[in-house]
Amino acid sequence: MRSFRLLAAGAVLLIILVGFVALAVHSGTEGRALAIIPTPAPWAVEWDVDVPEQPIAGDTVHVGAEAILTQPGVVQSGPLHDPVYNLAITSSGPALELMSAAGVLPEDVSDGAEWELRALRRGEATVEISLTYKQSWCYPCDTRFITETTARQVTVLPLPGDVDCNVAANSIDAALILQLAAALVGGLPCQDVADVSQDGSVNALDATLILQYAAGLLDSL
Ligand SMILES: [Ca+2]
Ligand SMILES: [Ca+2]
Repeated sequence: MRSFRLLAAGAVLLIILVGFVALAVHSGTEGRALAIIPTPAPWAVEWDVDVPEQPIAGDTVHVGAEAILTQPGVVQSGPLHDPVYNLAITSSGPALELMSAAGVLPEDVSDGAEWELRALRRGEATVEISLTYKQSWCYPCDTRFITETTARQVTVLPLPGDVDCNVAANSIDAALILQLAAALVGGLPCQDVADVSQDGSVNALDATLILQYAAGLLDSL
């Protein structure tokens, strides 16, 4: 009986020992697995951006953008693993004003996004478009948001004939040009756009063309 008890105790100890060894091996394997899985690199972004480079003051400026994400062997133009994939736009500089809501679009923007801006006045502006997407991975499981940006320079040109710089060419500009031609005034705020006929002089012909444009007889100056 005594030898049986010793044998049983030995068997129990052996089972416990095997359990510890198995646990240690498992923990070690798991530990190595945790250590060898690196944080994935961000995806590469290929931009397709359509921005008018030289709009005229007063114009509505349409901006379109599409971003294609690529990983080796994979091309993803829609939502990633998680449906977070936003395109946003910002505009800096006083020449351009954003008209449509900036930023977040529906989950699937694989067809790209479009915005409207207004060219307020002559000058320089920068349009910046950003893409934000969510990246998830295991082990250890984690998530991060990555934002990529691209920028385009825009030069807003002055409106021809708009000699008082109010982003309209009308009878007031025509009158100012006639006053300048008659030497009643020494200069005009935006005199560099007075010569709409492009003949090298500012005179009644320019005033006439501006009046025709204001009356809708000409599409542009
Ligand atoms: Ca004007
Ligand atoms: Ca002229």
